[in-house]
Amino acid sequence: MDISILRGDITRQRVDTIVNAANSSLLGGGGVDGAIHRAGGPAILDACRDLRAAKYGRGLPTGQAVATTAGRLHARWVVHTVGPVYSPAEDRSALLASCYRESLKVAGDLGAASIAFPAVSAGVYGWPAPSAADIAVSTVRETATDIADVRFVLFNDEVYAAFEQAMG
Ligand code: AR6
Repeated sequence: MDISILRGDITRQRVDTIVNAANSSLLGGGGVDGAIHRAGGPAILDACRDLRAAKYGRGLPTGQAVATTAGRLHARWVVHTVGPVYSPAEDRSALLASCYRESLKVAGDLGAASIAFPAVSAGVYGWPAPSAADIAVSTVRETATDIADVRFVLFNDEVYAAFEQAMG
């Protein structure tokens, strides 16, 4: 498995799978979620609504992942995962690690050869960048997968620097 870090906008990636840092409603939001829905077009929201109706009426639980069409993105699938909101009082690291593991599993089961991750929970959900990066990199390294190309696509300098550090 080749793991790389890139600075930029994940919606511009040409990969089999783009991972979305969604919320449990699956109905879109700000940050990378908003960018993915804007760039991918309404087919993604339609597919999310179908998933809600069929299976996730109570929301997609934190730490889980689910795939939809990628709409107009240069990708085959978007995998939506719900990161934990950061809490200084409670260790939610296992849930953040689960986002990466479950996303790799969903994408691997679909036959993806490449996947691009944003820094899940490191924006609106408040996770400190160094810790978010350590969990992301170590979890991907420890997960058995047939996906050959794993990219972290980081949108700002602070988060990019944290991933650079975590990659060692
Ligand atoms: N490409 C790559 N990374 C991006 C992009 C982009 N186009 N845009 C933002 N980021 P966030 P969260 C980075 O807030 O913390 C949404 O409203 C951003 O700089 O998108 O998991 C959802 O609907 C940060 O480093 O996701 C949820 O309600 C990282 O992506 C909530 O936010 C994650 O920031 C999820 O919060």
